[in-house]
Amino acid sequence: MKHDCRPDHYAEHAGRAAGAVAVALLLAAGCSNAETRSAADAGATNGAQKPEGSARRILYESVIDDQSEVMLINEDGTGLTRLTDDPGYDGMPSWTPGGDVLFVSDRGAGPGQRGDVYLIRADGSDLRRITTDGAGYGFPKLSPDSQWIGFDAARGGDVAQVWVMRADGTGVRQIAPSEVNEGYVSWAADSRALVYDSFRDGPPEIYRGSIENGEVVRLTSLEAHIGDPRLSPDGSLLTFESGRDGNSEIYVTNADGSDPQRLTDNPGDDRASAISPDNLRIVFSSDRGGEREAFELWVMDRDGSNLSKLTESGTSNLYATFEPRGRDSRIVFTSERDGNSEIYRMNADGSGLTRLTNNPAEESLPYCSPDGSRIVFSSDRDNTRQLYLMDIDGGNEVRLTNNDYDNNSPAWSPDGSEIAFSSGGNATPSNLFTIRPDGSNERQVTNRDGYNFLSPTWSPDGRRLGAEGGRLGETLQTEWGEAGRTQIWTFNADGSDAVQLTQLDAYNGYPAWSPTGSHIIFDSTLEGWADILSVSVADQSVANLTNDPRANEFAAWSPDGSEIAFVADRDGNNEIYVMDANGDNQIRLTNHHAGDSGPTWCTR
Ligand SMILES: [Ca+2]
Ligand SMILES: [Ca+2]
Ligand SMILES: [Ca+2]
Ligand SMILES: [Ca+2]
Repeated sequence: MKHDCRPDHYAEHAGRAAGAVAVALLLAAGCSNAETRSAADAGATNGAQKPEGSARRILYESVIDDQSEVMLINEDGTGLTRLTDDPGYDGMPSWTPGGDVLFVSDRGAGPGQRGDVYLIRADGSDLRRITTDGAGYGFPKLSPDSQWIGFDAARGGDVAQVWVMRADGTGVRQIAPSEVNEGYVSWAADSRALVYDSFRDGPPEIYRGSIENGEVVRLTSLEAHIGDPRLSPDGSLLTFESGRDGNSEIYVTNADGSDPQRLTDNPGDDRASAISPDNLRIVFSSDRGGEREAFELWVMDRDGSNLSKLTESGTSNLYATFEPRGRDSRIVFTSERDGNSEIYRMNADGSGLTRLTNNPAEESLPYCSPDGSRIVFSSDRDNTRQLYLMDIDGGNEVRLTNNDYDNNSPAWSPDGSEIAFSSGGNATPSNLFTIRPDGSNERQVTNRDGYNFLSPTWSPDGRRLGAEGGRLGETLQTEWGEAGRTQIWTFNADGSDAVQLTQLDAYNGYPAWSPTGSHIIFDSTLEGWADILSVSVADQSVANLTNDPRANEFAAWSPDGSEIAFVADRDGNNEIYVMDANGDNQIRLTNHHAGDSGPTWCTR
């Protein structure tokens, strides 16, 4: 939006807010009282504690070397990274649900053209141009279901209004007719509505507009300068700036605009705030204590406490937003929601569900290749249970194993060169095998008289394999029936140097070796029901991560080791959950009455 106090590098390039219209808007917005800017904030404490866990990245726009660029910085102030380097304007960045970056650039703009929408990976690679008409796009945001891009633009006029288009840039339409300036969109969690600021009732307020029927609902009644609204990623909270108390401050309300709370109290200009995915932290821009409109990034707790300064650029840093949960990853899993077990893929926040297989047989236990390009899984589509490969989008299915046994639990080696699996049945013990993804070099890993071995997992250096193993015929009763009295074992990748890691009188299975190498997590009925336990590879000490008297199973590490996906039956059927590596922050990702199971993380 161009109707408030923000310095507008993009408008300088694009000419969107030039002229009398913009001046009148700035005055109407109460932005002429910006002369008292000297007091440092007495409550500020540089270097305040950071939340536990690995530092999340924050995406923002910054002026660096007199160019506007898209930047990343960690929540603890480390890891400053420049994603763009072009003399043109690059800014208004936002995360896609899958961890890519959508932004506006006027690089390559033809005569009379303004900014277009671009997409780039968060490592700066794979720059893609989404639109080419140079219509002056502002604040593009991909919907949580990855189907739509919402944005503001002054298409064919002087005032910006709210639009939506398909994710590929086609099908542009205005969500509700308007004659006034409105924009700075953010998506409702259900991908069906946009929240934005608008002058439609006189002074600016925040509205929610349906992209399905154009219905517009007013959320705030502050009757003062207001702007930069943004919903929290889960859609429950709304943050924005308002000048109702004399200068611009950060506010937070419920998503419907109720219960407004002011979080800052400083004569500086505080604006462009965003809430973290766990709703605990807020990042914003402020020119407090410095030159007017030299905005630095600050972070604070949800109640305004624990304030700390993130940047020291002396220029302008704006439109910051926290990385979504799950970073660049997707989760692939099985579900019976379409009548029989099929493989599905979703974003790591549960959005963007896509079915990958469509076969009346039972597909199970998918596992993504380390580069994220392919998935190995088992299926009984050819009578016996065999392993199959497909591309990450479900294409190019090929059969990998061809024998008379049941082949299960495939796990890709960390370098991508081999797939470990278990194979047995027909009165033959189950043992671990490896095979190359091209089907060559199949070899047996385990062969211990009187034992079964199942569910292989690779150590991160690829030298050892973990598995569940137990004596043939030794069983115990579990809540789901008879199960093997199995323990967690490790071996060299050739089967030598066997180590029994656990000594727990329970079913212990489905191990997953941590990306750091230090622990193996697994299912265990030690407490009488299935929990996710963790065992130290070094000293064999055991911890319970779930401590929940309902079934918790099938744990899988995120590629960076910060999160664990698992299956839990807490509301009457199996759903996919994620939690932090230490068991905190357990969040349900699926919500369907059919069974959902077998999650694996994929890097794309
Ligand atoms: Ca640039
Ligand atoms: Ca202020
Ligand atoms: Ca199927
Ligand atoms: Ca379910």
